[in-house]
Amino acid sequence: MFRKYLLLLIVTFSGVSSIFAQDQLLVNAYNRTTTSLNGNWKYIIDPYENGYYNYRYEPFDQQEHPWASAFFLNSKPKSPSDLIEYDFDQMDELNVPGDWNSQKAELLYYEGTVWYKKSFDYTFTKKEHRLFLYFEASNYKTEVYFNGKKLGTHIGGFTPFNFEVTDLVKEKDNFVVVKVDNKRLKEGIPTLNTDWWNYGGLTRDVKLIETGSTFIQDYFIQLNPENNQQIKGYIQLKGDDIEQQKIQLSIPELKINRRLKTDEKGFATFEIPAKKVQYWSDENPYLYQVILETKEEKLKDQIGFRTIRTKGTQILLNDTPVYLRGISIHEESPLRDGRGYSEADAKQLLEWAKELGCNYVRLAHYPHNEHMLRLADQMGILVWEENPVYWTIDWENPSTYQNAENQLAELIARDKNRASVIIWSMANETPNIPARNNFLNKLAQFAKSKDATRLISAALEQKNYKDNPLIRTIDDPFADQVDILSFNEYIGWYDGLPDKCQKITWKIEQNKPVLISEFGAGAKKGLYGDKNTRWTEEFQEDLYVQTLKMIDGIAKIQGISPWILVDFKSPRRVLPVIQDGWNRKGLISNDGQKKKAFYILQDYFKKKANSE
Ligand code: GCB
Repeated sequence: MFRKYLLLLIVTFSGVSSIFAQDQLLVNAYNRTTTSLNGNWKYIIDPYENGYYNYRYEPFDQQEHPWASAFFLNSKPKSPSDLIEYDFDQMDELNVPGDWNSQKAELLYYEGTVWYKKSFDYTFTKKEHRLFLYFEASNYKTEVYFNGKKLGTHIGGFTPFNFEVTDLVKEKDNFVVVKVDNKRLKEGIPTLNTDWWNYGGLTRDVKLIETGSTFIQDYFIQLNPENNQQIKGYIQLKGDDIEQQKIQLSIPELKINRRLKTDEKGFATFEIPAKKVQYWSDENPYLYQVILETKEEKLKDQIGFRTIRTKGTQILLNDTPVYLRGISIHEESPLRDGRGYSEADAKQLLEWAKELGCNYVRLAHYPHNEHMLRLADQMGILVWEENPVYWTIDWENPSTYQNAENQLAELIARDKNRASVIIWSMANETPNIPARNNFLNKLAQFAKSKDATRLISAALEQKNYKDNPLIRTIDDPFADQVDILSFNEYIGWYDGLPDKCQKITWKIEQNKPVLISEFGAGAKKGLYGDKNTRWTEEFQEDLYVQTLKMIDGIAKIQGISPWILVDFKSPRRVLPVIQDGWNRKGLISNDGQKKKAFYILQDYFKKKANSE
């Protein structure tokens, strides 16, 4: 213990604070022994990062004797003569989880640093246990401090991370200070330019996770994609005593009870025959109770087993062709303003998708919270998950690539046991240039190396075939790397009027399943008029009618995810009265009212489902 403490001190004061590494992520945070740190946190708005840098612009947390003005110290005057120019305890509070923009009017457009502080007491359930501070997400760059010591840094706004606090935690008066900075960056993932609100803050759950002194850090338990009568995977232990450890893997309903032994790295692999599996599908979302037991821990999960692969132009779920009746979704709460984070938020969004007739959702344009995936598993909704590589990022920058890869690694680490997830999407509407091609090829290779049980895709763009504006094609070298060819198209909205759909023919030459990952039109709920008047419900309705008719003529199409389920906030959308800061392409308005086009798509999906 003392040795670890010393190491931490060295790391903290040598100026090299650690960046969170995804191989430290505790998977299945949902079923562990946890203490929630949700609730009210004190906060300080710090646009000049005055609590982080001294007047020479040197970070306080890299100095041996940081000045008491450093916010991470949570300093208090010890005598009346002490000069300390901040006091968390006298500040206002923000709710965690939750973005700051939707909680305080003064923070609506804010992009910069906010400091959070929470104090708490803690008693271990067992003395020799370990403790981790876990963040489900924090947007965008996060510096974490615990009882005045730096734990590390995390970059990326939508994936989980954790730091160990075993040797720092006390029974009384612990304090966590977190610096969250949501400044957009050219070299960031995403970059400066997006079409969604840049919600900042501790946007998802924060908790303490208590583990054994040796603990299950990670596991991957899925059907072998090469053999659907076999469950295959690995378990990774970390901690004090990882070598030659016994792990019991049981799936009682399948009468699986396998004793595994770890190697010198705490790693155990397995291949277990599983003959009578009820396969998970959209129609029968069957989940098995899976139990992992070590001498110190018992960890449960609910896992579905299925295969997903492509054959020619078909997508096969458990070797049966499946058509993806989908919709795109942003992670915004339909119940309050702001980022969605709760199970109730996720439930409302997915129930609407079900009501629409969906068996599939595209979670755009970044990883959504874990509730979405857990519920999709239970409700039988297939899922596309997406890395926030969006539009034109800094393709040539090696640290940008590393950042994209880290975020994808964290997403795969979190969700690789969710049967509902069938597609990892690398990117959205990226330009066809050599630097981007190298970037995405590398990313796709990485994703495949991490997870062979899912399909790779990306939302690509369509273009004119041989300069003929009435024939469209997908001409993009990245199309060769994907398992599913997906593209966005806005014929009838950014490209002519809806009746143009009937003039277009398609020449898609790749022998792959094709998804239309986006199409759509903006409409203000309650604005009625003729079908050629923009922003009316009739215009949007007609666009759906025309597009669906066009799509029926494209043989390779195996699914669609129109843009989008609900209106969402975007600073790009400034047209008064109509937009007022909202992208209006939702089939449902931001106050939960269905527009006419909702029923067109519902009807289409009903017919599709019946014809399958
Ligand atoms: C797109 C983008 C999406 C936008 C949408 C729009 O192609 O992928 O993020 O929000 O168009 O509404 O313009």
